[in-house]
Amino acid sequence: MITLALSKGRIFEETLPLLAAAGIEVLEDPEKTRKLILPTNQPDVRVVLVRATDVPTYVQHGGADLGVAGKDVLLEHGGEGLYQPLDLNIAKCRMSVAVREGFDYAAEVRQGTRLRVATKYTAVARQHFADKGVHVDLIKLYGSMELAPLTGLADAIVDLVSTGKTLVANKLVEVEHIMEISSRLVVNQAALKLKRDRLRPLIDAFATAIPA
Ligand code: PRT
Ligand code: MG
Repeated sequence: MITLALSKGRIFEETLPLLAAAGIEVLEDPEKTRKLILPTNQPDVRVVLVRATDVPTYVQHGGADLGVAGKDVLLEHGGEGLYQPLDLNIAKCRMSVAVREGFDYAAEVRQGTRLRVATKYTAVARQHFADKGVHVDLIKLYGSMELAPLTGLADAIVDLVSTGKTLVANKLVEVEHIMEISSRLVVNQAALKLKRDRLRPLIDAFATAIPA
C-alpha cells in the first residue's frame, strides 16, 4: 500500500492533475466527505487528509510514504528524514513582510528600532531579520497574522501573499519580499528504498506533469 498525505484546499486541488498523470484518480471529494482516508482507482494507493503543517511530520515518521507540502511548511519543519525530489510549482505565493499603512518601516529599520514581528513562520523570519541585521522580537501566531499590526500586538508581520487582497482588505502594505513559495513532493526515505518499484514511477510521472 502507498499512502499519500495531502491537505484539503489548494494543495489537494492542485495535486489532482499530477495524480492524473500517474494514472491515479481520487474517488471521493474531501469537501463532501468526513472521511480522512480516501480511496483511489488504484487499489494499492490511498490519500490521507492532514493539516498542511502536519504533512512533513506524517511523511517523516512513516504515517505516509509521500506527501505534498509548501516550502513555507518545510522550512519551519526542517525537512529532517525527508527526500524532496521535486518542486511541483503548485500552490504558489510569496513570503513577505507587511506593516500597517502609514507605518514607516524603512525609517524604523534605519533608526535601529527593535521591531515586534508576529508570524507563524518564526524560523524563516528569524533568519531573514538576522541576515539583514534588524533586531526583532518574534511573536508566534497560528493564524490571522493580519490582525496583529491592527491591534497593536506587533509592528509587522511575516505572512504569505498571493493576490494581495487580504493585505489590502486589512489596510496593510507589503514592505519586503522574503522568498517565493511553491509546494514540493516529499518522500519518506525508508519508503523510497523499500517501495522503490512503486514510488519511482510515481515520482517520474509527477515530474512530467509539473505546471510551467
Ligand atoms: O488553512 P489551514 O489553517 O488549515 O492551514 P494552511 O493555511 O497551512 O493551509 P492552506 O491550504 O491554506 O495552505 C497550504 C499551503 O498553500 C501553504 O503552506 C502555502 O505553501 C500555500 N499557499 C499558497 C498559501 C497561499 N498561497 C495563501 N495565499 N497559503 C496561505 N495563503 C493565505 C495567506 O496566509 C493569507 O492569509 O492566504 C492569505 C493571502 O492570500 P491573498 O490572495 O489575499 O494574498
Ligand atoms: Mg489557510
